[in-house]
Amino acid sequence: MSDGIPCLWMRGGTSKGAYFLASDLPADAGARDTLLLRVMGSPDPRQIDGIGGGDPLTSKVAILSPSSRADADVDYLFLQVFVDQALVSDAQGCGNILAGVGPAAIERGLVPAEDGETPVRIHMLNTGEVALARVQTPGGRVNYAGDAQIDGVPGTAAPVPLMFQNIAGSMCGALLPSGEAVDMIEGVACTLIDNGMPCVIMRASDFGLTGQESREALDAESVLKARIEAIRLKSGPLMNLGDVAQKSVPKMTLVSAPVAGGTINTRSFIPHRCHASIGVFAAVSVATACTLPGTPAAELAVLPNDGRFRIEHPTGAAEVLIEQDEKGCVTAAGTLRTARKLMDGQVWPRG
Ligand code: NQM
Repeated sequence: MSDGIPCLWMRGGTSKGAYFLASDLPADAGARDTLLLRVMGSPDPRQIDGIGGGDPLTSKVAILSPSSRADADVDYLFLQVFVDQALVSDAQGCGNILAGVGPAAIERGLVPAEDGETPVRIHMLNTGEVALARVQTPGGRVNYAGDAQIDGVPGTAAPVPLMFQNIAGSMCGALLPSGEAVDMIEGVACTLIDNGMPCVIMRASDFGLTGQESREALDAESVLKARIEAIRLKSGPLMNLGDVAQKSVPKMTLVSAPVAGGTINTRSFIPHRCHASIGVFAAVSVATACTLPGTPAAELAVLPNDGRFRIEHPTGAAEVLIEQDEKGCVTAAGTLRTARKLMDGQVWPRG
């Protein structure tokens, strides 16, 4: 394969990534991953010899194919290409890159566009669930321009609402995989939870932090990061994830009281660097933890009465829509994202 490979480079929510058709990539997962490391320029902190942006949030891949399920229109495999390690992981999904999947599937002819709005049912191969995205398609073409604003992205764009059902236990088998709402790990109260993304939720104050520290300040705290990593490595087996030393899950989220009128404030490690905002499914998992009495998140949260949970993060807040049954159990979740096509061309993995 010495020729270029068709590639869409898109912003999805607060992430950026390369969108490919599965049929344009090697079928063998090992050969595919080797190629993707070359495409992104990993391992290298600057990814100077590839198209990755030197940040986990801009070193992501979506692979699209016709859906294998009758209740979906397109299959989406998410791959995290590590920046400074020769690792490609399918051990998590990504709700931000998901925002670009509907538009990309229409651009590539996998889903026919309707005139006006096109609903796209996306089978998320990493977790097995189906998400519903609504893509604006006036005149049968994807429209990226609009007036929706999401924190962490300058300006406005066309809205891409995303709705999820049955995402509890997406990777861990249960919402609370340890069977407890609170586990003490290394002396810290932790909620091990998976409502779309395996997360470990802890009080920032238990680490001597206010929770308002900047992403850069937290990333510079090597002792803090080592403590968090020790908790993460112990959490993995308790969350049915096994040895997570080489995995990008669980995410490690520090919570504190909201300061900007939101539900709760967060700083998320994904898992070794602090997120500039927060992942979509991580935000859903945090919002869900806020509904569980007695957890660190619930004790700090100011719960909304309209189901609109605002999860504060370093660059603003992410809004998560939560539906609960009469017992208070979370039954469905959603969020509003935007996406933008940045480049449509070919990428050369071999130079
Ligand atoms: O939680 C980053 C992101 C993500 C994942 C990460 C995500 C999610 O912000 O659904 O979106 O947690 O690695 O793109």
